[in-house]
Amino acid sequence: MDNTRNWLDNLKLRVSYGSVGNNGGTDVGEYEYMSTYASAKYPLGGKLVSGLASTSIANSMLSWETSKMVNVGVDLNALNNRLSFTADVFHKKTTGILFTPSIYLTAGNKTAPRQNIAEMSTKGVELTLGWNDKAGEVNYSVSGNFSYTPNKIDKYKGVFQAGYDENGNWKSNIGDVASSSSAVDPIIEGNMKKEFYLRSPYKGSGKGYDVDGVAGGPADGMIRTELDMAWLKAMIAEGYTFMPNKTVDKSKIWYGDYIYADVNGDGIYGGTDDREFQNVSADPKFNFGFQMSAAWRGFDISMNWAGAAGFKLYWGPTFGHNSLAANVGYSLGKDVADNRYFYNPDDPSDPRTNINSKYGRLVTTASGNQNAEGTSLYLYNANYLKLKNLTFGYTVPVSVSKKVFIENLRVYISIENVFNITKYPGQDPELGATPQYTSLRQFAFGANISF
Ligand SMILES: [Ca+2]
Repeated sequence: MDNTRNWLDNLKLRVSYGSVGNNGGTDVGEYEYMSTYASAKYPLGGKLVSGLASTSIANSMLSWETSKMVNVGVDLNALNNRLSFTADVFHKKTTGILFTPSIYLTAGNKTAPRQNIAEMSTKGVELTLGWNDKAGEVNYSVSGNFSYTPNKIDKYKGVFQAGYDENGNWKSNIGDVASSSSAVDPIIEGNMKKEFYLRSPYKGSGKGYDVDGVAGGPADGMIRTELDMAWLKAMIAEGYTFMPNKTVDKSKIWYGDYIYADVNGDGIYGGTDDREFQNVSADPKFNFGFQMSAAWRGFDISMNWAGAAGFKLYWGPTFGHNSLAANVGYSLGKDVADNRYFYNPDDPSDPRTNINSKYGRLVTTASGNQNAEGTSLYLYNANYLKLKNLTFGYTVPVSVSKKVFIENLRVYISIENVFNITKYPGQDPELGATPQYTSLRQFAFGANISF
């Protein structure tokens, strides 16, 4: 390695393997491995009396989940320590993840024990690259980090299967293999963790029923024109079903409502079997950051950027500022108020008419209306890049500060959450679709003084 001595300062290859127990966020309860008693009613002499009964089935094999991780990494410093680089490739496999399986009704009042059944793997790459140097009188450093960490559920309740049987009946085992058969992001074996599983809006030719038959109808799925409505009525008359509200009526499916695609082709539009995996979850696949600092004479500046990509958020219309519900005492999102659908077939010249709106019509209740259905309409790209911190400082020259007996005097202004570059229309994609608090922009003025 003699010939690298003039440019290479450090080169290290790391290989590690570890296995750790992990409570997975849901601790194993103190007596969970035992069959415990709870109060229950017994019939005795023709009357119900209180007593005790064994109400839970025990799993004496219960344990924490286990994570095994293999990591291979390289650390490198070169060019007089001005360049630093680290790279890591890892494969983490978590086994024995706890979950409560469904139980047969013949088990009576007993609850199923949790079992160490699910397995999940995360493969990832993490890179950091840094450079620090001096240019004239300016000392500066820049560094960036990047990670790619996709995950996959390797084992859960079995393989999801759906399709037509030999008699032409649609069969699906989603109720048996998914963590929830109605969730917008169920856990299912073979998929990424909590991959979105949603209906999609119907996409028609926009040319109406007479021209195209089944393929006609609204181009983007929303009943906007009288032609769209004529198509819908003709389809219903032909025997097709439009979920969830089925019939044409102002309180059911009306102008300004979406209808949903019939993916499995059974003639039921927007049924539970018409949901599709969206190949994306609310966990970012990519995370990245960028740090920079510079100092010139007494002045210094630093900034810290962070971002994430490769994820979407389900910002449903029932709990966000995109809600179409106009209720007394509740606010209505400005975007919705300004760009909502309006059409009155009895008075097409009403000045409020807006058939090319972005949002559907206003409704009186947030749930149960045709547009409140869980669909990909409410799946938003959540990629973001934030300037999380920006700091300016000034250090008063020692010759000046010494006069007031101060060794070192630095004054600074620091701003947190400076700005966020994102297309996500909700509050803050870093905090998820339903944040419990909001991210504040804070300005801090301060002084570091040492005597
Ligand atoms: Ca269908």
